[in-house]
Amino acid sequence: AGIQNGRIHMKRYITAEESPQAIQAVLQRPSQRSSDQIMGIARPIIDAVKTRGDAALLEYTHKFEKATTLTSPVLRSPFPPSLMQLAPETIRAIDISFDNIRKFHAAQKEERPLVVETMPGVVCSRFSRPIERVGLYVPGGTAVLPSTALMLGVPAMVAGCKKIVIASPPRSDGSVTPEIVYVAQKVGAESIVLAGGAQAIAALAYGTESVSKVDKILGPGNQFVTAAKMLVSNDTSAGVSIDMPAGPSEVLVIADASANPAFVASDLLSQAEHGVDSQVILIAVDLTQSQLTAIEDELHAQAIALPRVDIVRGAIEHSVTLVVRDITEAMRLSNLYAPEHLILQVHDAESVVALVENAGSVFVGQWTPESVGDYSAGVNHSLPTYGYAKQYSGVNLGSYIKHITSSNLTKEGLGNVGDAVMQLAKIEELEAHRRAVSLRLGVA
Ligand code: HSO
Ligand code: ZN
Repeated sequence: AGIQNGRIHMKRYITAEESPQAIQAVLQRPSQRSSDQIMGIARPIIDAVKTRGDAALLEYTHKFEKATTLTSPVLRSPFPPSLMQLAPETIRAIDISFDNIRKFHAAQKEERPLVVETMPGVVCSRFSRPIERVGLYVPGGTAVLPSTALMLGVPAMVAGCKKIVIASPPRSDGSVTPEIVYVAQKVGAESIVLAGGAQAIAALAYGTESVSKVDKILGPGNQFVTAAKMLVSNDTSAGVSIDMPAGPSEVLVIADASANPAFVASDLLSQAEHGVDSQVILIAVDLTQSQLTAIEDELHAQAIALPRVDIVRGAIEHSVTLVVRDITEAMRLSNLYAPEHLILQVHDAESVVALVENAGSVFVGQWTPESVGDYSAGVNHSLPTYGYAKQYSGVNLGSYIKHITSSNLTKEGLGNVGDAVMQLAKIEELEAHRRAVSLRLGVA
Protein backbone atom coordinates (compact mmCIF):
# COMPACT_ATOMS: atom_id res chain seq x y z
CA ALA A 1 0.00 0.00 0.00
CA GLY A 2 0.93 3.65 0.07
CA ILE A 3 3.50 4.65 -2.48
CA GLN A 4 3.61 2.63 -5.67
CA ASN A 5 5.64 4.44 -8.28
CA GLY A 6 4.83 7.57 -6.30
CA ARG A 7 1.16 6.80 -6.75
CA ILE A 8 -1.05 7.38 -3.71
CA HIS A 9 -3.00 4.22 -3.49
CA MET A 10 -4.95 2.19 -0.96
CA LYS A 11 -4.24 -1.51 -0.87
CA ARG A 12 -7.19 -3.44 -2.27
CA TYR A 13 -8.65 -6.67 -0.89
CA ILE A 14 -11.49 -8.69 -2.37
CA THR A 15 -13.21 -10.21 0.65
CA ALA A 16 -14.44 -13.25 -1.29
CA GLU A 17 -10.81 -14.20 -1.92
CA GLU A 18 -9.63 -13.81 1.68
CA SER A 19 -10.35 -15.66 4.90
CA PRO A 20 -12.54 -13.89 7.49
CA GLN A 21 -9.47 -13.81 9.77
CA ALA A 22 -7.43 -12.05 7.12
CA ILE A 23 -10.14 -9.42 6.67
CA GLN A 24 -10.40 -8.94 10.40
CA ALA A 25 -6.62 -8.43 10.53
CA VAL A 26 -6.87 -5.82 7.76
CA LEU A 27 -9.44 -3.93 9.84
CA GLN A 28 -7.09 -3.68 12.83
CA ARG A 29 -6.25 -0.13 13.81
CA PRO A 30 -2.61 0.81 13.28
CA SER A 31 -0.95 -0.06 16.57
CA GLN A 32 -0.32 2.69 19.07
CA ARG A 33 2.86 3.18 21.02
CA SER A 34 2.47 1.04 24.13
CA SER A 35 0.31 2.80 26.63
CA ASP A 36 2.68 1.84 29.48
CA GLN A 37 5.40 3.80 27.78
CA ILE A 38 3.16 6.83 27.25
CA MET A 39 1.83 6.63 30.81
CA GLY A 40 5.42 6.55 32.03
CA ILE A 41 6.07 9.86 30.31
CA ALA A 42 2.78 11.47 31.36
CA ARG A 43 2.91 10.48 35.03
CA PRO A 44 5.89 12.65 36.17
CA ILE A 45 4.48 15.61 34.24
CA ILE A 46 1.17 15.26 36.04
CA ASP A 47 2.91 14.93 39.42
CA ALA A 48 4.98 18.03 38.78
CA VAL A 49 1.93 20.16 37.93
CA LYS A 50 0.01 18.68 40.85
CA THR A 51 2.74 19.58 43.33
CA ARG A 52 4.32 22.69 41.82
CA GLY A 53 1.31 24.25 40.06
CA ASP A 54 1.81 27.22 37.76
CA ALA A 55 5.60 27.08 37.88
CA ALA A 56 5.69 23.54 36.51
CA LEU A 57 2.92 24.27 34.01
CA LEU A 58 4.84 27.22 32.60
CA GLU A 59 8.09 25.27 32.43
CA TYR A 60 6.43 22.60 30.28
CA THR A 61 4.80 25.21 28.06
CA HIS A 62 8.15 26.91 27.56
CA LYS A 63 9.71 23.55 26.76
CA PHE A 64 7.06 21.84 24.60
CA GLU A 65 5.34 24.82 22.98
CA LYS A 66 8.58 26.85 22.76
CA ALA A 67 6.49 29.71 24.13
CA THR A 68 9.36 30.96 26.26
CA THR A 69 8.02 34.49 26.65
CA LEU A 70 4.77 33.34 28.25
CA THR A 71 4.60 34.53 31.88
CA SER A 72 1.02 33.69 32.85
CA PRO A 73 -0.63 30.39 31.90
CA VAL A 74 -4.19 31.73 32.03
CA LEU A 75 -6.20 34.24 30.05
CA ARG A 76 -9.28 35.26 31.96
CA SER A 77 -12.60 36.57 30.62
CA PRO A 78 -13.63 39.15 29.58
CA PHE A 79 -11.19 38.54 26.74
CA PRO A 80 -9.83 41.69 25.15
CA PRO A 81 -11.27 42.35 21.67
CA SER A 82 -7.71 42.78 20.42
CA LEU A 83 -7.25 39.02 20.89
CA MET A 84 -10.19 38.12 18.67
CA GLN A 85 -9.76 40.20 15.59
CA LEU A 86 -11.15 38.19 12.74
CA ALA A 87 -12.20 38.68 9.15
CA PRO A 88 -15.97 39.17 8.77
CA GLU A 89 -16.27 35.95 6.77
CA THR A 90 -14.60 34.04 9.60
CA ILE A 91 -17.02 35.52 12.12
CA ARG A 92 -19.95 34.64 9.89
CA ALA A 93 -18.75 31.05 9.48
CA ILE A 94 -18.26 30.60 13.22
CA ASP A 95 -21.62 32.22 13.98
CA ILE A 96 -23.53 29.98 11.56
CA SER A 97 -21.83 26.87 12.90
CA PHE A 98 -22.38 28.01 16.49
CA ASP A 99 -26.11 28.47 15.85
CA ASN A 100 -26.54 25.06 14.23
CA ILE A 101 -24.59 23.25 16.95
CA ARG A 102 -26.57 25.14 19.57
CA LYS A 103 -29.90 24.22 17.96
CA PHE A 104 -29.08 20.55 17.70
CA HIS A 105 -27.76 20.28 21.25
CA ALA A 106 -30.57 22.38 22.75
CA ALA A 107 -33.02 19.91 21.22
CA GLN A 108 -31.35 17.20 23.33
CA LYS A 109 -32.56 18.86 26.51
CA GLU A 110 -35.11 16.98 28.57
CA GLU A 111 -37.85 19.50 29.10
CA ARG A 112 -39.23 18.05 32.31
CA PRO A 113 -38.23 15.43 34.87
CA LEU A 114 -39.20 11.85 34.26
CA VAL A 115 -41.86 10.80 36.80
CA VAL A 116 -43.12 7.22 37.22
CA GLU A 117 -45.50 5.89 39.84
CA THR A 118 -44.19 2.33 40.11
CA MET A 119 -46.87 1.31 42.65
CA PRO A 120 -49.73 3.34 44.06
CA GLY A 121 -48.09 5.92 46.31
CA VAL A 122 -44.54 5.09 45.16
CA VAL A 123 -43.28 7.87 42.92
CA CYS A 124 -39.81 7.68 41.30
CA SER A 125 -38.41 10.54 39.32
CA ARG A 126 -35.29 11.52 37.50
CA PHE A 127 -34.06 15.00 36.76
CA SER A 128 -30.84 16.40 35.39
CA ARG A 129 -28.37 19.03 36.52
CA PRO A 130 -25.38 20.42 34.67
CA ILE A 131 -21.88 19.42 35.71
CA GLU A 132 -20.71 22.57 37.45
CA ARG A 133 -17.17 22.99 36.08
CA VAL A 134 -15.90 21.56 32.80
CA GLY A 135 -12.46 21.65 31.20
CA LEU A 136 -12.40 21.54 27.41
CA TYR A 137 -9.19 20.49 25.72
CA VAL A 138 -8.65 21.96 22.25
CA PRO A 139 -5.59 20.40 20.61
CA GLY A 140 -2.94 22.39 18.81
CA GLY A 141 -0.51 20.52 16.62
CA THR A 142 -0.54 20.50 12.85
CA ALA A 143 -3.85 22.35 12.49
CA VAL A 144 -5.66 25.03 14.50
CA LEU A 145 -8.99 23.68 15.62
CA PRO A 146 -11.50 26.37 16.56
CA SER A 147 -14.18 23.89 15.45
CA THR A 148 -13.24 21.67 18.38
CA ALA A 149 -13.72 24.62 20.73
CA LEU A 150 -17.23 24.98 19.26
CA MET A 151 -18.03 21.27 19.53
CA LEU A 152 -17.00 21.14 23.18
CA GLY A 153 -18.04 24.61 24.26
CA VAL A 154 -21.51 24.98 22.76
CA PRO A 155 -23.04 21.93 24.50
CA ALA A 156 -21.41 23.03 27.78
CA MET A 157 -23.11 26.39 27.39
CA VAL A 158 -26.45 24.81 26.42
CA ALA A 159 -26.26 22.41 29.38
CA GLY A 160 -25.75 25.33 31.71
CA CYS A 161 -22.32 24.45 33.11
CA LYS A 162 -21.37 27.27 35.47
CA LYS A 163 -17.67 27.31 34.72
CA ILE A 164 -16.20 26.54 31.32
CA VAL A 165 -12.41 26.41 31.12
CA ILE A 166 -10.79 25.93 27.72
CA ALA A 167 -7.22 24.64 27.52
CA SER A 168 -5.21 24.88 24.34
CA PRO A 169 -1.47 24.97 23.63
CA PRO A 170 -0.33 28.51 22.77
CA ARG A 171 1.62 29.34 19.65
CA SER A 172 5.36 29.77 20.09
CA ASP A 173 4.91 33.54 20.54
CA GLY A 174 2.67 32.77 23.52
CA SER A 175 -0.56 33.80 21.82
CA VAL A 176 -3.82 31.90 21.32
CA THR A 177 -5.51 31.59 17.95
CA PRO A 178 -8.02 34.46 17.75
CA GLU A 179 -10.74 32.08 16.52
CA ILE A 180 -10.46 30.11 19.76
CA VAL A 181 -10.70 33.29 21.85
CA TYR A 182 -13.78 34.32 19.87
CA VAL A 183 -15.44 30.94 20.47
CA ALA A 184 -14.45 31.03 24.15
CA GLN A 185 -16.16 34.37 24.47
CA LYS A 186 -19.28 33.17 22.62
CA VAL A 187 -19.74 30.13 24.86
CA GLY A 188 -19.11 32.17 27.99
CA ALA A 189 -15.84 30.53 29.01
CA GLU A 190 -14.36 31.70 32.30
CA SER A 191 -10.78 31.34 31.14
CA ILE A 192 -8.39 29.93 28.58
CA VAL A 193 -5.47 27.90 29.89
CA LEU A 194 -2.50 28.39 27.61
CA ALA A 195 -1.09 24.91 27.84
CA GLY A 196 -1.29 21.58 26.07
CA GLY A 197 -0.44 17.95 26.64
CA ALA A 198 -0.45 16.08 29.93
CA GLN A 199 0.46 19.29 31.75
CA ALA A 200 -2.78 21.00 30.67
CA ILE A 201 -4.84 17.99 31.73
CA ALA A 202 -3.14 17.94 35.14
CA ALA A 203 -3.79 21.66 35.64
CA LEU A 204 -7.50 21.18 34.86
CA ALA A 205 -7.76 18.12 37.10
CA TYR A 206 -6.05 19.51 40.19
CA GLY A 207 -6.17 23.24 39.62
CA THR A 208 -3.16 25.49 40.15
CA GLU A 209 -2.73 28.97 41.62
CA SER A 210 -4.23 30.42 38.46
CA VAL A 211 -6.00 27.50 36.74
CA SER A 212 -9.50 26.61 37.97
CA LYS A 213 -9.99 23.00 38.90
CA VAL A 214 -12.80 21.29 36.95
CA ASP A 215 -15.12 18.32 37.53
CA LYS A 216 -14.91 16.81 34.05
CA ILE A 217 -12.41 17.04 31.21
CA LEU A 218 -13.55 16.62 27.62
CA GLY A 219 -11.86 16.80 24.28
CA PRO A 220 -9.54 14.96 21.94
CA GLY A 221 -5.78 15.01 22.03
CA ASN A 222 -2.63 13.08 21.29
CA GLN A 223 -1.52 9.98 23.16
CA PHE A 224 -0.09 12.00 26.04
CA VAL A 225 -3.33 13.88 26.51
CA THR A 226 -5.30 10.64 26.42
CA ALA A 227 -2.92 8.94 28.87
CA ALA A 228 -3.11 11.95 31.20
CA LYS A 229 -6.92 11.95 31.06
CA MET A 230 -6.95 8.29 32.04
CA LEU A 231 -4.45 8.83 34.86
CA VAL A 232 -6.23 11.79 36.46
CA SER A 233 -9.64 10.13 36.15
CA ASN A 234 -8.22 7.15 38.08
CA ASP A 235 -6.88 9.39 40.85
CA THR A 236 -9.60 9.66 43.50
CA SER A 237 -7.84 12.69 44.99
CA ALA A 238 -8.48 14.58 41.74
CA GLY A 239 -12.20 13.83 41.64
CA VAL A 240 -12.48 14.34 37.93
CA SER A 241 -14.09 12.39 35.10
CA ILE A 242 -13.34 12.29 31.39
CA ASP A 243 -15.37 11.89 28.21
CA MET A 244 -13.77 8.91 26.48
CA PRO A 245 -10.42 7.59 25.36
CA ALA A 246 -9.39 9.17 22.05
CA GLY A 247 -7.35 7.76 19.21
CA PRO A 248 -6.47 8.91 15.70
CA SER A 249 -9.33 10.06 13.49
CA GLU A 250 -10.90 7.62 11.03
CA VAL A 251 -13.54 7.30 8.36
CA LEU A 252 -15.18 4.38 6.65
CA VAL A 253 -16.86 5.11 3.34
CA ILE A 254 -19.30 2.65 1.79
CA ALA A 255 -19.77 3.24 -1.91
CA ASP A 256 -21.70 1.40 -4.57
CA ALA A 257 -22.05 1.89 -8.31
CA SER A 258 -24.31 4.89 -7.77
CA ALA A 259 -21.51 6.81 -5.99
CA ASN A 260 -19.60 9.64 -7.60
CA PRO A 261 -15.90 8.61 -7.60
CA ALA A 262 -14.71 12.19 -7.06
CA PHE A 263 -16.98 12.60 -4.04
CA VAL A 264 -15.81 9.30 -2.55
CA ALA A 265 -12.14 10.22 -2.98
CA SER A 266 -12.68 13.68 -1.48
CA ASP A 267 -14.22 12.19 1.66
CA LEU A 268 -11.40 9.68 2.09
CA LEU A 269 -8.85 12.48 1.72
CA SER A 270 -10.54 14.85 4.13
CA GLN A 271 -9.98 12.34 6.88
CA ALA A 272 -6.53 11.32 5.64
CA GLU A 273 -5.25 14.88 5.88
CA HIS A 274 -5.80 14.96 9.65
CA GLY A 275 -2.66 13.02 10.48
CA VAL A 276 -0.30 10.30 9.34
CA ASP A 277 -1.91 8.03 11.90
CA SER A 278 -5.45 8.64 10.54
CA GLN A 279 -7.08 5.64 8.95
CA VAL A 280 -9.46 5.65 6.04
CA ILE A 281 -11.32 2.63 4.73
CA LEU A 282 -13.32 2.26 1.57
CA ILE A 283 -15.83 -0.53 1.29
CA ALA A 284 -16.75 -0.93 -2.34
CA VAL A 285 -20.04 -2.71 -2.87
CA ASP A 286 -20.02 -4.79 -6.03
CA LEU A 287 -17.96 -2.32 -8.05
CA THR A 288 -16.50 -3.21 -11.42
CA GLN A 289 -12.81 -2.95 -12.12
CA SER A 290 -13.30 0.30 -14.00
CA GLN A 291 -15.41 1.84 -11.23
CA LEU A 292 -12.71 0.98 -8.72
CA THR A 293 -10.05 2.43 -10.95
CA ALA A 294 -12.07 5.63 -11.31
CA ILE A 295 -12.07 6.09 -7.52
CA GLU A 296 -8.35 5.26 -7.28
CA ASP A 297 -7.48 7.70 -10.05
CA GLU A 298 -9.49 10.43 -8.33
CA LEU A 299 -7.82 9.67 -5.02
CA HIS A 300 -4.37 10.07 -6.48
CA ALA A 301 -5.18 13.12 -8.58
CA GLN A 302 -6.91 14.95 -5.73
CA ALA A 303 -4.26 13.91 -3.19
CA ILE A 304 -1.25 15.26 -5.04
CA ALA A 305 -2.97 18.63 -5.35
CA LEU A 306 -3.42 18.95 -1.57
CA PRO A 307 -1.20 21.15 0.59
CA ARG A 308 -1.03 18.35 3.16
CA VAL A 309 -0.15 15.65 0.62
CA ASP A 310 2.68 14.32 2.80
CA ILE A 311 0.34 13.69 5.71
CA VAL A 312 -2.15 12.11 3.30
CA ARG A 313 0.55 9.75 2.00
CA GLY A 314 1.29 8.60 5.54
CA ALA A 315 -2.36 7.96 6.32
CA ILE A 316 -3.07 6.19 3.03
CA GLU A 317 -0.16 3.85 3.68
CA HIS A 318 -2.17 2.01 6.31
CA SER A 319 -5.57 2.45 4.69
CA VAL A 320 -7.40 -0.13 2.62
CA THR A 321 -10.16 -0.79 0.11
CA LEU A 322 -12.34 -3.83 0.70
CA VAL A 323 -14.36 -5.04 -2.24
CA VAL A 324 -17.50 -6.79 -0.99
CA ARG A 325 -20.47 -8.50 -2.59
CA ASP A 326 -23.41 -6.58 -1.15
CA ILE A 327 -24.53 -3.95 1.31
CA THR A 328 -25.23 -6.56 3.99
CA GLU A 329 -21.61 -7.66 3.96
CA ALA A 330 -20.47 -4.04 3.86
CA MET A 331 -22.49 -3.20 6.95
CA ARG A 332 -21.34 -6.33 8.77
CA LEU A 333 -17.72 -5.25 8.28
CA SER A 334 -18.48 -1.64 9.15
CA ASN A 335 -20.17 -2.67 12.41
CA LEU A 336 -17.18 -4.86 13.19
CA TYR A 337 -14.79 -1.95 12.62
CA ALA A 338 -17.05 0.54 14.46
CA PRO A 339 -15.83 3.65 12.62
CA GLU A 340 -15.74 7.11 14.12
CA HIS A 341 -17.33 8.39 10.90
CA LEU A 342 -19.42 6.30 8.53
CA ILE A 343 -20.23 7.74 5.12
CA LEU A 344 -22.92 6.07 3.05
CA GLN A 345 -22.66 6.83 -0.64
CA VAL A 346 -24.97 4.12 -1.80
CA HIS A 347 -28.32 3.73 -3.47
CA ASP A 348 -31.11 4.56 -0.98
CA ALA A 349 -28.56 5.43 1.72
CA GLU A 350 -31.30 6.41 4.14
CA SER A 351 -32.59 2.84 4.36
CA VAL A 352 -29.08 1.57 5.15
CA VAL A 353 -28.99 3.61 8.38
CA ALA A 354 -31.23 0.95 9.94
CA LEU A 355 -28.33 -1.51 9.61
CA VAL A 356 -25.86 0.66 11.54
CA GLU A 357 -25.00 -0.89 14.90
CA ASN A 358 -21.62 0.70 15.71
CA ALA A 359 -20.49 4.14 14.48
CA GLY A 360 -19.75 7.53 15.98
CA SER A 361 -21.64 9.59 13.41
CA VAL A 362 -23.23 8.70 10.07
CA PHE A 363 -23.21 10.81 6.90
CA VAL A 364 -26.07 9.88 4.65
CA GLY A 365 -25.96 10.15 0.87
CA GLN A 366 -23.78 11.86 -1.67
CA TRP A 367 -24.58 15.42 -0.58
CA THR A 368 -23.33 14.88 2.95
CA PRO A 369 -19.54 15.08 3.14
CA GLU A 370 -18.03 14.50 6.57
CA SER A 371 -16.75 18.09 6.53
CA VAL A 372 -20.26 19.42 7.16
CA GLY A 373 -20.42 17.47 10.39
CA ASP A 374 -16.86 18.44 11.28
CA TYR A 375 -17.84 22.09 11.24
CA SER A 376 -21.29 23.36 10.69
CA ALA A 377 -24.25 20.99 10.30
CA GLY A 378 -24.97 20.87 14.01
CA VAL A 379 -23.85 17.35 14.96
CA ASN A 380 -20.83 16.98 17.21
CA HIS A 381 -17.43 16.04 15.81
CA SER A 382 -15.95 14.82 19.08
CA LEU A 383 -16.58 11.13 18.51
CA PRO A 384 -15.40 7.72 19.67
CA THR A 385 -12.40 6.43 17.72
CA TYR A 386 -10.36 3.24 17.79
CA GLY A 387 -13.43 0.98 17.88
CA TYR A 388 -14.86 2.63 20.99
CA ALA A 389 -18.02 3.38 19.00
CA LYS A 390 -18.99 -0.11 20.18
CA GLN A 391 -19.60 1.22 23.69
CA TYR A 392 -19.29 5.01 23.73
CA SER A 393 -21.38 7.86 22.33
CA GLY A 394 -19.83 10.97 20.91
CA VAL A 395 -19.91 14.18 22.89
CA ASN A 396 -23.52 15.33 23.32
CA LEU A 397 -25.60 17.30 25.76
CA GLY A 398 -25.66 14.29 28.10
CA SER A 399 -21.87 14.54 28.40
CA TYR A 400 -22.35 17.74 30.42
CA ILE A 401 -25.11 16.69 32.78
CA LYS A 402 -25.74 14.24 35.61
CA HIS A 403 -29.03 12.54 36.24
CA ILE A 404 -30.33 12.59 39.79
CA THR A 405 -33.14 10.31 40.87
CA SER A 406 -35.63 10.84 43.67
CA SER A 407 -38.28 8.71 45.40
CA ASN A 408 -41.31 10.12 47.16
CA LEU A 409 -43.70 7.75 48.98
CA THR A 410 -46.98 8.27 50.75
CA LYS A 411 -47.88 6.24 53.81
CA GLU A 412 -49.95 4.01 51.54
CA GLY A 413 -47.02 3.72 49.17
CA LEU A 414 -44.77 2.49 51.96
CA GLY A 415 -47.51 0.06 52.91
CA ASN A 416 -47.57 -1.25 49.37
CA VAL A 417 -43.83 -1.75 48.92
CA GLY A 418 -42.76 -2.24 52.56
CA ASP A 419 -43.10 -6.03 52.69
CA ALA A 420 -40.73 -6.48 49.77
CA VAL A 421 -38.17 -4.17 51.37
CA MET A 422 -38.37 -5.89 54.75
CA GLN A 423 -38.08 -9.31 53.18
CA LEU A 424 -34.95 -8.42 51.20
CA ALA A 425 -33.40 -6.69 54.22
CA LYS A 426 -33.96 -9.88 56.14
CA ILE A 427 -32.23 -11.95 53.48
CA GLU A 428 -29.28 -9.57 53.55
CA GLU A 429 -29.31 -9.63 57.34
CA LEU A 430 -29.43 -5.86 57.54
CA GLU A 431 -31.79 -5.40 60.43
CA ALA A 432 -31.58 -1.62 60.62
CA HIS A 433 -32.81 -1.47 57.04
CA ARG A 434 -35.78 -3.67 57.90
CA ARG A 435 -36.65 -1.65 61.00
CA ALA A 436 -36.63 1.65 59.12
CA VAL A 437 -39.74 0.27 57.43
CA SER A 438 -41.32 -1.78 60.23
CA LEU A 439 -41.06 1.12 62.68
CA ARG A 440 -42.91 3.43 60.31
CA LEU A 441 -45.59 0.89 59.54
CA GLY A 442 -45.94 -0.11 63.20
CA VAL A 443 -45.40 -3.80 62.45
CA ALA A 444 -43.03 -6.27 64.08
N1 HSO B 1 -12.69 15.04 11.61
C1 HSO B 1 -12.16 15.46 12.87
C2 HSO B 1 -12.74 16.75 13.35
C3 HSO B 1 -12.28 17.96 12.61
N2 HSO B 1 -12.20 18.08 11.30
C4 HSO B 1 -11.88 19.16 13.09
C5 HSO B 1 -11.81 19.29 10.95
N3 HSO B 1 -11.58 19.96 12.05
C6 HSO B 1 -12.39 14.37 13.92
O1 HSO B 1 -13.70 14.02 14.05
ZN1 ZN C 1 -12.14 16.41 9.99
